[in-house]
Amino acid sequence: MICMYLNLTKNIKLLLTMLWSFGTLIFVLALVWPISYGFFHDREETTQFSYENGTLVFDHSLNEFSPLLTPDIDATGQLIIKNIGSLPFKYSINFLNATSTGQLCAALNVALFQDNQMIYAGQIADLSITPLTLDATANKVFDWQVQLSDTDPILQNQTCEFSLIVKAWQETQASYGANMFSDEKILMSQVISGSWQPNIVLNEVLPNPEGDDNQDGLLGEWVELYNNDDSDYDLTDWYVLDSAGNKKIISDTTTLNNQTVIGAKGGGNEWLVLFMNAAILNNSGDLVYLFDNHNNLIDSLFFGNSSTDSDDISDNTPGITNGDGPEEPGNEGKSFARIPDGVGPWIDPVPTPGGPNLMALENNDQTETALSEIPNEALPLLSTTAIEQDFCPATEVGEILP
Ligand SMILES: [Ca+2]
Ligand SMILES: [Ca+2]
Ligand SMILES: [Ca+2]
Repeated sequence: MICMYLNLTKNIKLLLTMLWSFGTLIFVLALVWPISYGFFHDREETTQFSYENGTLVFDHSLNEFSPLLTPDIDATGQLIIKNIGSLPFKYSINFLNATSTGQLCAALNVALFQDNQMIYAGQIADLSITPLTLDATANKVFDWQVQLSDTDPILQNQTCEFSLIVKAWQETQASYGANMFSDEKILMSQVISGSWQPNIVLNEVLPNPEGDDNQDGLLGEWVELYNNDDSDYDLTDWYVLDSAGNKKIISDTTTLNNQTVIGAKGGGNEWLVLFMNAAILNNSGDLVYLFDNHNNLIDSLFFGNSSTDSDDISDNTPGITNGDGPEEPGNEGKSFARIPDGVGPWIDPVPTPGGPNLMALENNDQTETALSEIPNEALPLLSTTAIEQDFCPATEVGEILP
Protein backbone atom coordinates (compact mmCIF):
# COMPACT_ATOMS: atom_id res chain seq x y z
CA MET A 1 0.00 0.00 0.00
CA ILE A 2 2.81 2.36 0.93
CA CYS A 3 4.62 1.31 -2.19
CA MET A 4 1.60 2.11 -4.34
CA TYR A 5 1.32 5.55 -2.67
CA LEU A 6 5.00 6.28 -3.29
CA ASN A 7 4.63 5.24 -6.96
CA LEU A 8 1.53 7.44 -7.40
CA THR A 9 3.28 10.42 -5.85
CA LYS A 10 6.29 9.78 -8.08
CA ASN A 11 4.07 9.60 -11.18
CA ILE A 12 2.29 12.83 -10.25
CA LYS A 13 5.64 14.58 -9.77
CA LEU A 14 6.81 13.23 -13.14
CA LEU A 15 3.61 14.45 -14.80
CA LEU A 16 3.94 17.90 -13.21
CA THR A 17 7.55 18.06 -14.32
CA MET A 18 6.55 17.23 -17.92
CA LEU A 19 3.77 19.81 -17.89
CA TRP A 20 6.12 22.41 -16.50
CA SER A 21 8.72 21.67 -19.15
CA PHE A 22 6.15 21.77 -21.94
CA GLY A 23 4.70 25.03 -20.63
CA THR A 24 8.17 26.52 -20.42
CA LEU A 25 8.82 25.42 -24.00
CA ILE A 26 5.56 27.05 -25.18
CA PHE A 27 6.44 30.22 -23.31
CA VAL A 28 9.92 30.35 -24.79
CA LEU A 29 8.55 29.67 -28.29
CA ALA A 30 5.97 32.42 -27.82
CA LEU A 31 8.76 34.84 -26.94
CA VAL A 32 10.94 34.05 -29.96
CA TRP A 33 8.25 33.20 -32.57
CA PRO A 34 7.77 36.02 -35.19
CA ILE A 35 4.58 38.04 -35.15
CA SER A 36 2.10 36.73 -37.71
CA TYR A 37 -0.74 38.45 -39.59
CA GLY A 38 -3.94 37.22 -41.07
CA PHE A 39 -4.19 38.13 -44.75
CA PHE A 40 -7.46 38.93 -46.35
CA HIS A 41 -8.03 38.78 -50.05
CA ASP A 42 -11.25 39.69 -51.76
CA ARG A 43 -12.33 39.39 -55.38
CA GLU A 44 -15.78 39.92 -56.85
CA GLU A 45 -17.12 40.33 -60.35
CA THR A 46 -19.97 42.78 -60.23
CA THR A 47 -21.23 45.95 -61.76
CA GLN A 48 -21.80 47.46 -58.35
CA PHE A 49 -21.15 45.83 -55.05
CA SER A 50 -20.22 46.61 -51.50
CA TYR A 51 -18.22 44.27 -49.34
CA GLU A 52 -16.20 44.69 -46.20
CA ASN A 53 -13.42 42.52 -44.91
CA GLY A 54 -12.44 44.63 -41.97
CA THR A 55 -9.41 46.71 -42.77
CA LEU A 56 -8.65 47.27 -46.45
CA VAL A 57 -11.69 47.37 -48.68
CA PHE A 58 -13.19 49.65 -51.28
CA ASP A 59 -16.53 50.20 -52.84
CA HIS A 60 -17.06 51.44 -56.37
CA SER A 61 -19.62 52.71 -58.81
CA LEU A 62 -19.19 52.57 -62.59
CA ASN A 63 -22.27 53.63 -64.48
CA GLU A 64 -23.15 53.04 -68.12
CA PHE A 65 -22.01 55.64 -70.56
CA SER A 66 -24.47 58.05 -72.09
CA PRO A 67 -25.78 59.46 -74.32
CA LEU A 68 -25.57 57.25 -77.41
CA LEU A 69 -22.22 57.85 -79.05
CA THR A 70 -22.05 59.47 -82.49
CA PRO A 71 -19.28 61.30 -84.35
CA ASP A 72 -20.70 64.58 -83.05
CA ILE A 73 -21.76 63.51 -79.57
CA ASP A 74 -19.41 62.24 -76.88
CA ALA A 75 -20.51 59.73 -74.28
CA THR A 76 -19.58 60.32 -70.65
CA GLY A 77 -19.45 58.18 -67.56
CA GLN A 78 -18.27 58.28 -63.98
CA LEU A 79 -16.21 55.93 -61.87
CA ILE A 80 -16.18 56.36 -58.09
CA ILE A 81 -13.74 54.57 -55.80
CA LYS A 82 -14.66 54.71 -52.11
CA ASN A 83 -12.30 53.63 -49.34
CA ILE A 84 -14.67 52.10 -46.81
CA GLY A 85 -11.93 50.38 -44.82
CA SER A 86 -9.81 51.67 -41.97
CA LEU A 87 -6.52 51.71 -43.88
CA PRO A 88 -5.30 54.02 -46.61
CA PHE A 89 -4.41 52.09 -49.73
CA LYS A 90 -2.74 52.30 -53.10
CA TYR A 91 -4.68 51.21 -56.12
CA SER A 92 -4.42 50.79 -59.86
CA ILE A 93 -6.99 50.73 -62.69
CA ASN A 94 -6.31 48.58 -65.73
CA PHE A 95 -8.14 47.33 -68.81
CA LEU A 96 -9.11 43.69 -68.50
CA ASN A 97 -11.09 42.72 -71.60
CA ALA A 98 -13.69 43.94 -74.07
CA THR A 99 -16.17 42.57 -76.54
CA SER A 100 -18.16 44.48 -79.09
CA THR A 101 -20.51 44.05 -81.95
CA GLY A 102 -18.48 45.06 -84.97
CA GLN A 103 -15.48 47.24 -84.40
CA LEU A 104 -16.85 49.72 -81.90
CA CYS A 105 -14.39 49.00 -79.06
CA ALA A 106 -11.42 49.58 -81.34
CA ALA A 107 -12.93 52.84 -82.57
CA LEU A 108 -13.24 54.41 -79.11
CA ASN A 109 -10.99 57.18 -77.90
CA VAL A 110 -11.18 57.23 -74.12
CA ALA A 111 -10.11 60.02 -71.79
CA LEU A 112 -10.14 59.73 -68.01
CA PHE A 113 -10.10 62.76 -65.74
CA GLN A 114 -9.30 63.02 -62.06
CA ASP A 115 -10.11 66.33 -60.43
CA ASN A 116 -10.50 67.81 -63.93
CA GLN A 117 -6.97 66.70 -64.83
CA MET A 118 -6.62 64.23 -67.69
CA ILE A 119 -4.79 61.19 -66.42
CA TYR A 120 -5.31 58.98 -69.46
CA ALA A 121 -6.10 59.40 -73.15
CA GLY A 122 -6.06 56.60 -75.68
CA GLN A 123 -7.79 53.39 -76.60
CA ILE A 124 -9.71 51.53 -73.94
CA ALA A 125 -7.54 48.45 -74.50
CA ASP A 126 -4.43 50.39 -73.47
CA LEU A 127 -5.90 51.85 -70.29
CA SER A 128 -3.43 51.56 -67.42
CA ILE A 129 -3.44 53.94 -64.47
CA THR A 130 -0.34 53.91 -62.29
CA PRO A 131 -0.87 53.45 -58.57
CA LEU A 132 -2.84 56.17 -56.88
CA THR A 133 -3.42 56.60 -53.16
CA LEU A 134 -6.69 56.89 -51.32
CA ASP A 135 -6.97 57.76 -47.64
CA ALA A 136 -9.19 55.81 -45.32
CA THR A 137 -12.89 56.62 -45.74
CA ALA A 138 -12.07 58.95 -48.69
CA ASN A 139 -13.71 58.95 -52.14
CA LYS A 140 -12.27 59.59 -55.57
CA VAL A 141 -14.40 60.49 -58.58
CA PHE A 142 -13.17 59.87 -62.14
CA ASP A 143 -14.91 61.32 -65.16
CA TRP A 144 -14.86 59.50 -68.48
CA GLN A 145 -15.15 61.00 -71.90
CA VAL A 146 -15.51 58.72 -74.93
CA GLN A 147 -15.29 59.80 -78.55
CA LEU A 148 -15.47 57.96 -81.85
CA SER A 149 -12.20 57.91 -83.74
CA ASP A 150 -13.98 57.09 -87.00
CA THR A 151 -17.10 58.45 -88.65
CA ASP A 152 -17.76 55.31 -90.67
CA PRO A 153 -21.51 54.55 -90.54
CA ILE A 154 -20.65 50.87 -90.07
CA LEU A 155 -20.04 51.79 -86.41
CA GLN A 156 -23.68 52.71 -85.91
CA ASN A 157 -25.88 50.96 -83.35
CA GLN A 158 -23.15 48.86 -81.79
CA THR A 159 -22.26 48.03 -78.20
CA CYS A 160 -18.82 47.85 -76.65
CA GLU A 161 -18.77 45.99 -73.34
CA PHE A 162 -15.55 46.25 -71.39
CA SER A 163 -14.13 45.30 -68.02
CA LEU A 164 -11.60 47.04 -65.86
CA ILE A 165 -9.77 45.60 -62.91
CA VAL A 166 -9.14 47.75 -59.86
CA LYS A 167 -6.58 46.50 -57.37
CA ALA A 168 -6.01 48.06 -53.96
CA TRP A 169 -3.23 47.15 -51.55
CA GLN A 170 -1.40 48.27 -48.44
CA GLU A 171 -0.06 51.77 -48.71
CA THR A 172 3.24 50.60 -47.25
CA GLN A 173 3.88 48.24 -50.16
CA ALA A 174 5.26 49.37 -53.50
CA SER A 175 3.02 47.22 -55.60
CA TYR A 176 0.21 44.74 -55.49
CA GLY A 177 1.28 41.24 -54.54
CA ALA A 178 0.70 38.21 -52.40
CA ASN A 179 0.76 38.16 -48.60
CA MET A 180 -0.62 41.58 -47.95
CA PHE A 181 -3.92 43.22 -47.22
CA SER A 182 -5.59 43.76 -50.55
CA ASP A 183 -8.84 44.12 -52.37
CA GLU A 184 -9.58 43.56 -56.03
CA LYS A 185 -12.69 44.12 -58.10
CA ILE A 186 -13.65 43.79 -61.72
CA LEU A 187 -15.80 46.64 -63.01
CA MET A 188 -17.97 46.27 -66.09
CA SER A 189 -19.65 48.86 -68.23
CA GLN A 190 -20.61 49.52 -71.84
CA VAL A 191 -20.66 52.20 -74.49
CA ILE A 192 -23.44 52.17 -77.09
CA SER A 193 -23.33 53.99 -80.39
CA GLY A 194 -26.32 55.67 -81.96
CA SER A 195 -27.30 56.29 -85.56
CA TRP A 196 -25.94 58.83 -87.95
CA GLN A 197 -25.40 59.37 -91.60
CA PRO A 198 -22.95 61.81 -93.09
CA ASN A 199 -24.95 64.78 -94.28
CA ILE A 200 -23.68 64.53 -97.82
CA VAL A 201 -25.94 65.43 -100.70
CA LEU A 202 -26.06 65.54 -104.45
CA ASN A 203 -25.22 69.15 -105.14
CA GLU A 204 -24.86 69.59 -108.88
CA VAL A 205 -25.36 67.46 -111.96
CA LEU A 206 -24.31 68.08 -115.56
CA PRO A 207 -26.22 65.58 -117.71
CA ASN A 208 -25.70 67.33 -121.03
CA PRO A 209 -22.21 68.80 -121.37
CA GLU A 210 -21.22 70.88 -124.36
CA GLY A 211 -20.74 68.66 -127.37
CA ASP A 212 -20.44 64.92 -127.16
CA ASP A 213 -21.63 63.61 -123.79
CA ASN A 214 -19.44 60.55 -124.19
CA GLN A 215 -16.28 62.32 -123.07
CA ASP A 216 -14.09 61.84 -120.03
CA GLY A 217 -13.55 64.14 -117.06
CA LEU A 218 -14.97 67.61 -116.96
CA LEU A 219 -15.64 67.54 -120.70
CA GLY A 220 -18.27 64.88 -120.11
CA GLU A 221 -21.09 64.29 -117.65
CA TRP A 222 -20.42 64.62 -113.94
CA VAL A 223 -22.09 64.65 -110.55
CA GLU A 224 -20.96 66.91 -107.73
CA LEU A 225 -21.45 66.06 -104.04
CA TYR A 226 -21.48 68.49 -101.12
CA ASN A 227 -20.65 67.89 -97.45
CA ASN A 228 -22.97 69.63 -94.98
CA ASP A 229 -21.11 68.21 -91.97
CA ASP A 230 -18.26 69.48 -89.84
CA SER A 231 -16.27 66.27 -90.40
CA ASP A 232 -14.23 64.97 -93.32
CA TYR A 233 -15.39 61.75 -94.93
CA ASP A 234 -13.61 59.29 -97.14
CA LEU A 235 -16.15 58.45 -99.83
CA THR A 236 -14.15 55.66 -101.45
CA ASP A 237 -16.59 53.08 -102.87
CA TRP A 238 -19.60 55.34 -102.54
CA TYR A 239 -21.39 55.32 -105.88
CA VAL A 240 -24.15 56.81 -107.97
CA LEU A 241 -26.74 55.02 -110.08
CA ASP A 242 -28.95 56.35 -112.81
CA SER A 243 -32.43 55.09 -113.62
CA ALA A 244 -31.03 52.36 -115.87
CA GLY A 245 -28.78 51.03 -113.11
CA ASN A 246 -25.53 52.35 -114.54
CA LYS A 247 -23.09 52.49 -111.65
CA LYS A 248 -20.20 54.88 -111.16
CA ILE A 249 -17.98 54.26 -108.14
CA ILE A 250 -15.96 56.92 -106.36
CA SER A 251 -12.23 56.19 -106.43
CA ASP A 252 -9.04 58.13 -106.94
CA THR A 253 -9.33 57.51 -110.69
CA THR A 254 -12.91 58.64 -111.22
CA THR A 255 -13.00 62.03 -109.51
CA LEU A 256 -11.81 65.57 -110.07
CA ASN A 257 -8.27 65.95 -108.72
CA ASN A 258 -8.32 62.22 -107.78
CA GLN A 259 -10.21 63.22 -104.65
CA THR A 260 -11.90 60.61 -102.45
CA VAL A 261 -12.07 62.58 -99.20
CA ILE A 262 -14.72 65.26 -99.03
CA GLY A 263 -13.77 68.01 -96.64
CA ALA A 264 -15.73 69.50 -93.78
CA LYS A 265 -18.20 72.23 -94.63
CA GLY A 266 -16.55 75.62 -94.70
CA GLY A 267 -13.06 74.26 -95.24
CA GLY A 268 -13.01 74.99 -98.96
CA ASN A 269 -12.87 71.35 -99.93
CA GLU A 270 -16.45 70.32 -99.27
CA TRP A 271 -17.19 69.44 -102.90
CA LEU A 272 -16.38 66.20 -104.68
CA VAL A 273 -16.93 65.70 -108.41
CA LEU A 274 -17.50 62.21 -109.80
CA PHE A 275 -16.99 61.78 -113.55
CA MET A 276 -19.37 59.61 -115.52
CA ASN A 277 -16.77 59.14 -118.28
CA ALA A 278 -19.60 57.97 -120.53
CA ALA A 279 -22.97 59.13 -121.85
CA ILE A 280 -25.06 57.85 -118.98
CA LEU A 281 -27.40 60.60 -117.79
CA ASN A 282 -30.34 60.99 -120.11
CA ASN A 283 -30.69 64.49 -121.47
CA SER A 284 -34.46 64.03 -121.52
CA GLY A 285 -34.44 63.72 -117.74
CA ASP A 286 -33.16 61.06 -115.45
CA LEU A 287 -32.77 59.86 -111.87
CA VAL A 288 -29.54 59.98 -109.92
CA TYR A 289 -29.12 58.01 -106.70
CA LEU A 290 -26.24 58.41 -104.27
CA PHE A 291 -25.32 55.37 -102.16
CA ASP A 292 -22.66 54.95 -99.50
CA ASN A 293 -20.20 52.06 -99.46
CA HIS A 294 -22.70 49.98 -97.46
CA ASN A 295 -25.45 50.38 -100.04
CA ASN A 296 -27.42 52.87 -97.95
CA LEU A 297 -29.32 55.36 -100.06
CA ILE A 298 -28.01 58.80 -99.14
CA ASP A 299 -29.68 61.15 -101.61
CA SER A 300 -31.46 61.15 -104.92
CA LEU A 301 -32.46 63.58 -107.62
CA PHE A 302 -34.89 63.63 -110.49
CA PHE A 303 -34.03 66.18 -113.12
CA GLY A 304 -35.92 67.17 -116.20
CA ASN A 305 -35.11 67.82 -119.81
CA SER A 306 -31.71 69.33 -120.47
CA SER A 307 -31.88 69.19 -124.24
CA THR A 308 -33.47 71.37 -126.89
CA ASP A 309 -33.26 68.71 -129.55
CA SER A 310 -36.91 68.62 -130.42
CA ASP A 311 -36.76 65.46 -132.52
CA ASP A 312 -34.94 63.25 -130.02
CA ILE A 313 -34.60 64.73 -126.61
CA SER A 314 -32.72 61.69 -125.36
CA ASP A 315 -30.04 62.14 -128.00
CA ASN A 316 -26.69 62.12 -126.24
CA THR A 317 -24.74 63.11 -129.31
CA PRO A 318 -25.86 66.65 -130.04
CA GLY A 319 -24.60 68.23 -133.18
CA ILE A 320 -25.49 65.14 -135.17
CA THR A 321 -28.44 65.65 -137.41
CA ASN A 322 -31.24 63.42 -136.30
CA GLY A 323 -34.46 63.85 -138.17
CA ASP A 324 -35.36 67.49 -138.21
CA GLY A 325 -31.97 68.86 -137.28
CA PRO A 326 -29.19 69.06 -134.73
CA GLU A 327 -29.70 69.86 -131.11
CA GLU A 328 -30.03 73.53 -130.58
CA PRO A 329 -27.82 75.30 -128.08
CA GLY A 330 -29.70 76.16 -124.97
CA ASN A 331 -29.77 73.82 -122.01
CA GLU A 332 -26.68 72.02 -123.26
CA GLY A 333 -23.80 72.85 -120.95
CA LYS A 334 -26.07 73.96 -118.14
CA SER A 335 -26.11 72.05 -114.90
CA PHE A 336 -28.75 71.43 -112.28
CA ALA A 337 -27.56 72.61 -108.89
CA ARG A 338 -28.61 73.39 -105.36
CA ILE A 339 -28.30 77.05 -104.47
CA PRO A 340 -27.13 77.68 -101.83
CA ASP A 341 -24.81 74.67 -101.83
CA GLY A 342 -25.93 71.60 -99.98
CA VAL A 343 -29.31 72.84 -98.83
CA GLY A 344 -30.92 74.98 -101.46
CA PRO A 345 -33.51 74.13 -104.10
CA TRP A 346 -32.42 72.77 -107.48
CA ILE A 347 -32.07 75.25 -110.32
CA ASP A 348 -30.09 75.23 -113.54
CA PRO A 349 -27.15 77.58 -113.32
CA VAL A 350 -23.76 77.56 -114.97
CA PRO A 351 -21.63 74.51 -114.14
CA THR A 352 -19.24 74.96 -111.24
CA PRO A 353 -17.65 71.54 -110.69
CA GLY A 354 -15.76 71.40 -107.42
CA GLY A 355 -16.80 74.88 -106.32
CA PRO A 356 -19.69 76.91 -105.00
CA ASN A 357 -22.78 76.81 -107.14
CA LEU A 358 -23.66 80.00 -108.93
CA MET A 359 -26.82 81.19 -110.60
CA ALA A 360 -24.83 82.56 -113.55
CA LEU A 361 -21.52 84.06 -114.49
CA GLU A 362 -20.87 87.32 -112.70
CA ASN A 363 -21.37 89.37 -115.83
CA ASN A 364 -24.86 88.02 -116.08
CA ASP A 365 -27.64 89.99 -114.47
CA GLN A 366 -29.10 86.77 -113.07
CA THR A 367 -26.28 86.72 -110.53
CA GLU A 368 -27.94 89.52 -108.70
CA THR A 369 -31.35 87.89 -108.71
CA ALA A 370 -32.31 87.02 -105.19
CA LEU A 371 -33.44 83.42 -104.79
CA SER A 372 -36.66 84.55 -103.23
CA GLU A 373 -37.43 86.46 -106.39
CA ILE A 374 -37.14 83.47 -108.69
CA PRO A 375 -40.66 82.63 -109.81
CA ASN A 376 -41.58 79.01 -109.33
CA GLU A 377 -42.61 78.65 -112.94
CA ALA A 378 -39.05 79.53 -113.96
CA LEU A 379 -37.69 76.47 -112.22
CA PRO A 380 -37.17 73.38 -114.34
CA LEU A 381 -38.86 70.13 -113.56
CA LEU A 382 -36.68 69.15 -110.64
CA SER A 383 -37.16 67.37 -107.42
CA THR A 384 -35.47 67.25 -104.06
CA THR A 385 -36.12 65.25 -100.95
CA ALA A 386 -39.87 65.60 -101.04
CA ILE A 387 -40.06 63.92 -104.43
CA GLU A 388 -37.54 61.25 -103.50
CA GLN A 389 -40.36 59.37 -101.83
CA ASP A 390 -42.28 59.27 -105.08
CA PHE A 391 -39.41 58.37 -107.33
CA CYS A 392 -37.14 56.40 -105.11
CA PRO A 393 -38.86 53.94 -102.82
CA ALA A 394 -36.53 51.34 -101.43
CA THR A 395 -38.08 48.54 -103.47
CA GLU A 396 -37.62 50.42 -106.71
CA VAL A 397 -34.03 51.19 -105.86
CA GLY A 398 -33.42 47.52 -105.22
CA GLU A 399 -34.85 46.67 -108.60
CA ILE A 400 -32.36 48.77 -110.45
CA LEU A 401 -29.33 47.67 -108.53
CA PRO A 402 -26.92 46.04 -110.94
CA1 LIG B 1 -24.11 67.40 -124.89
CA1 LIG C 1 -26.26 62.97 -121.24
CA1 LIG D 1 -20.68 73.27 -107.89
